[in-house]
Amino acid sequence: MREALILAQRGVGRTAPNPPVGCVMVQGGTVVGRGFHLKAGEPHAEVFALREAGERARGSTVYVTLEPCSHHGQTPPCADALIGAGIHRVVVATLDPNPAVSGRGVEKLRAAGIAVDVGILADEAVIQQAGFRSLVTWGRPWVVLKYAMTLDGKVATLSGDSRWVTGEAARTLVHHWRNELDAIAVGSGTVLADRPSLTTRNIDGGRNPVRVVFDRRGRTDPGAAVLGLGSILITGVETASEPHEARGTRVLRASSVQDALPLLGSLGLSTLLLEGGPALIDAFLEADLIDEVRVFVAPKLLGAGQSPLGAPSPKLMKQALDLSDSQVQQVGPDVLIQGRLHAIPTLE
Ligand code: AOF
Ligand code: ZN
Repeated sequence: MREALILAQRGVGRTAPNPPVGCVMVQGGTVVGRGFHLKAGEPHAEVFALREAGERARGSTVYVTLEPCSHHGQTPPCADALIGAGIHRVVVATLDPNPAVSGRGVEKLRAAGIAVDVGILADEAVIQQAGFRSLVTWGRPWVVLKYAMTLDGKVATLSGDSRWVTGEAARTLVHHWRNELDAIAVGSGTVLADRPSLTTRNIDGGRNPVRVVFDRRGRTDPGAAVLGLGSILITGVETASEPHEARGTRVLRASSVQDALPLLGSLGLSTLLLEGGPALIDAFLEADLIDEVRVFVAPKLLGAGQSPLGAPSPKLMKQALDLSDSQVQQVGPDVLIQGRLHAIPTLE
């Protein structure tokens, strides 16, 4: 299952709206087939593993990071393919929350006399599938808030300078995240102040996330570096779309983040990296739409400076938002603290 998770990782950021899934087939102690899901519309992990195993699939044990599907989507049911191949036993990390599957894949296998175990390395599989699970359960992307601050909690000087809070190792890690998350979002204030491109840089085989600009008042220049092909502008006003569309930017109408996220979900975007600024972060926090937080803390002091966020601003410390499953890691000279504000949806 560990190897199946590593295989699945190769699909992360490439499979939306489908999940990344990995599959390993073992016969008499040797691996006879491996597969992972590459892209929506293409065969599932199990199918690639079955192809590699050929006749050696008969009597083998299958390790798969998600319950084999039982339904006809763009591809036929994997449960049927496994039954047809004469598999002896199936070990599943976690059940598929897709209402079209949700336990029926396992039921189908058991009804055919195949032994099925569920729950092996489930926590890791669920984390790997967070985007898919959010999309299929809530109809919106899994939202990851990311920012970098000094020891005294500032993301920029009073004059707005923020290059750079962290060292190179942290910035490289952020490019890995951009490569693995489906979309990245900033507010129009950040576009005006920082002129970011929000592309993935210096990652082998990397690809850019879909760039999303939240611009309620429609003040972003259509020529901004972040806009163009592969970008989305979300605005609440009836601005002219033509200058944006002429450059390839897709324009969506929504007057709140609550209304905008399901639109991104319907485009098949399963994960969103929220990079600021403070006004947009506050809007997400007030709508309770931040699922996960990743914060770099740099060993620097600024004193007066800009804060990453203003909400929720409670009276008492005990009312602070608490991250669960928090983890701490050193990244070069900086410290990365991450945790979740929401649990990843599961059937178990
Ligand atoms: C699996 N193995 O590798 C994946 C699964 O349209 P389709 O046919 O590609 O079906 C997509 C659904 O199949 C997706 O929403 C999820 O429930 C499941 N994904 N299942 O057995 C895989 N990627
Ligand atoms: Zn399948």
